[in-house]
Amino acid sequence: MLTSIYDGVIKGDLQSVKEGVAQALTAGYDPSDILTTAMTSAMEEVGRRFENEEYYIPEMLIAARAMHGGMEILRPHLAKTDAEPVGKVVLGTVKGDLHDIGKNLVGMIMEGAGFDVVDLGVDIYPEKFIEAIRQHRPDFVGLSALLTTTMPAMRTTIDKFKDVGIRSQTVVMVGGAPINQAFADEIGADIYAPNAASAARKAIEMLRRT
Ligand code: B1M
Repeated sequence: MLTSIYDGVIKGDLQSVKEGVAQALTAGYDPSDILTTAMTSAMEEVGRRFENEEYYIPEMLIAARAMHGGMEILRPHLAKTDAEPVGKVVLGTVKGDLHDIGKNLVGMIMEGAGFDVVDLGVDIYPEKFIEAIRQHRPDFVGLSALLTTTMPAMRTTIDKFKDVGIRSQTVVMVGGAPINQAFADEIGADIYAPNAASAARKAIEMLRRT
């Protein structure tokens, strides 16, 4: 069953992914297993094919669409809590970057961990993050980047927080495939998380410390 979801994402077959996810949930598969074993691993394979020029942008796009369709069905199962939010996060993919699958996953897992998530979307300019911080007063801000060319936008965003005087009150978490701890340290981020599960865990640890 998980194999058919995996194949569906790779082929960009939205309908079969949606049906496969629904069937796997009914059959009792763990939602996190469906996500990691069948779906995110399929996106890795899509990336590999793109790198090897077996896939081009249209194939990546339809795979992403199929992934989104499956995630929408998984979302309520990953994020089920009626408890009071444990904290609030403002999340977005930085300026110039349109990748949102990883960022959405981070948001879903955070919701599941009890966070109130304000998702700003993709291609978010520093000014928009600043506006959202002022409006929502989150416990932390999460910046996502998937392109090496948009990594500098993370630095610019953090620098803009300094320019407008909100850096000291703003905890910044960064993540995304090209990001690592060394880069996070270099740009002065407070937290680096390599994946969605660690993002939620590190956010909770941070709240416990404050
Ligand atoms: Co893009 N793309 N893409 N793409 N794309 C990559 C990233 C790439 C590695 C593919 C490749 O060459 N192998 C490559 C980047 C190379 C580089 O920068 N060195 C690339 C490229 C080049 C491009 C374009 C420039 C292609 C072009 O136009 N020539 C273009 C750029 C557009 C833009 O952003 N301005 C582009 C476009 C696209 C699509 C629109 C077609 C589509 C995105 C659709 C969408 O997101 N709605 C797309 C896709 C799907 C990919 C790949 C195949 C898959 C990305 C993905 O969703 N992964 C990707 C190859 C790959 O990653 N293998 C690729 C699954 C996801 C679950 O993982 O996003 O890493 P990830 O998220 C993880 C962690 O990183 C982490 O947690 C997540 C879950 O565990 N994480 C955080 C992410 N954000 C976090 C934030 C946190 C903490 C953790 O705290 C706040």
